[in-house]
Amino acid sequence: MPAEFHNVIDGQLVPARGGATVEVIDPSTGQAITRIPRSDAADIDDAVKAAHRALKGPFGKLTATERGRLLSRLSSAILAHQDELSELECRDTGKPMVQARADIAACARYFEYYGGAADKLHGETIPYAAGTTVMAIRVPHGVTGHIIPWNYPAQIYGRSVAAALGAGNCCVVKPAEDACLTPLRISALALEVGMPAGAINVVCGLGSEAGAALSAHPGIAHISFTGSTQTGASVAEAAARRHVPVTLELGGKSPQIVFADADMEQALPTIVNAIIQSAGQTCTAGSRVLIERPAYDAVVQQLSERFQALVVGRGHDNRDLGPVINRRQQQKVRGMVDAAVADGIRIAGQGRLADDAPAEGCFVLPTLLADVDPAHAIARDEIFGPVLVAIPFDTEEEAADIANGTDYGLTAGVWTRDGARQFRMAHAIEAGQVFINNYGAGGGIELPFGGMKHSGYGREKAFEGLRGFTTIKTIAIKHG
Ligand code: TXE
Repeated sequence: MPAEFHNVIDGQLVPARGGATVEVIDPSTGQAITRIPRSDAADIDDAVKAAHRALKGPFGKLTATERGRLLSRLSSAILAHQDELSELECRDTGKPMVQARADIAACARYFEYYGGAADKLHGETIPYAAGTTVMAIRVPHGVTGHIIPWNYPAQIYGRSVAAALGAGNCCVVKPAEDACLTPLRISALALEVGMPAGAINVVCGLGSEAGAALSAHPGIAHISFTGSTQTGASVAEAAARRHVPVTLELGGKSPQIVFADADMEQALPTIVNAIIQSAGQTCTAGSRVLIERPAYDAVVQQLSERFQALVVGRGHDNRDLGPVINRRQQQKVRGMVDAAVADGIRIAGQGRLADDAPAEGCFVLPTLLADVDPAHAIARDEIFGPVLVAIPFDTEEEAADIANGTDYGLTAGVWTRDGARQFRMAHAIEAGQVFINNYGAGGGIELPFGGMKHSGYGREKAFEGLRGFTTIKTIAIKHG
């Protein structure tokens, strides 16, 4: 591991102008592993200017096909460096190595997908007045800002940067101070495969400094933000002052709805996996399980056995789950569980810590809470940890009401063999994605993704993600 990582600005690896750095902690051990720049408004300004030069210069002059080929080359380079990148992701986030490898593969897949899609982004012609031809063409926004969180640094970088470049934008990325090593390294790899200087800039630093400077920069034409609902609102507010469009991908409290006729062999392992992936720090984590009354006791019992079998440990040891990102998050999650227990909520099952788990690791035991009142805070607020709450229901209508009874609306899972009910539930649930008898947990690069209500707006992933990084220009030519 290098002693220090640098920003990527204008094709160069550079420290913050002011020379300040931030320590990077491995959450599996609590030990510092390297340092990253603590950048400020001056560094962001350098990056935005470099991106504008690239847009007017070498990157802007590429055809869509050439852009696509560049993205495909970067995809191959990411896969060729999968070992190195997975190691960085595992140490930086604490997630088990097997998940880190899957995340790097997903990042490569975003560049592959948007590389192939870049030259298929057609506009349209519109019948209009006699002797006039009207075209609505898709044009890039210009220089786009990307504020990304720490839970999936490589994946979320791939998701928004590949789409933005594919559509012809140049990017300034502000990754999270808690995990930003893979975005830095992949952006350096991009230069090696021929990405023009300034097309991708990555500026590390604190949200309140570098992040706020990016959201308020007059040279940014669009912002893609993934993170907390609260910070999302402040980013959107700063952007609104300059009338800049924003895509917000925020939190969730996604329900898994289990009817008594469900195939439990399929449902239960998927439900457990959907709450332990990345130690529950996934915006689409299935954090509430709603169970039809006749099956309730048996399902809680089986989930409880599965929770008790879970082992938490260092990312490198590939246990069922790793630590949460930092001490603050560990205390937040433990505090929410303690508060629920103090209110009389029952712990129905809990995993255990591996014997060799380092004492200083930010570990949280996966926990199943049962018989939870859907109105209780633990059933309404995002926990962002490996905590699942079980809630009984009696009717389809009640299940939909409980599912829709939080401020969020990101993803939902429904488990039933009844075909008509599958459709009724899919339509009744307020969420950007509804999975029936499976749960994508946000996976599926080809599927449009984004939230309703406080989970955000705008769509990423899929072809929709590419369109989101363009705006429409209408050209009407009167030729008689
Ligand atoms: O998020 P923030 P935090 C949720 C989750 C978690 C909570 C807090 O519930 O417990 O948020 O995490 C940058 N202007 N999610 O504090 O603040 C910041 O540097 C501009 C859900 O880490 O939203 C980072 O790059 N940018 C979520 C990014 O915003 C600012 C993933 C996210 O940080 C900024 C992460 C500012 N004023 C947390 N302040 C999901 N939907 O997956 C911070 N940032």
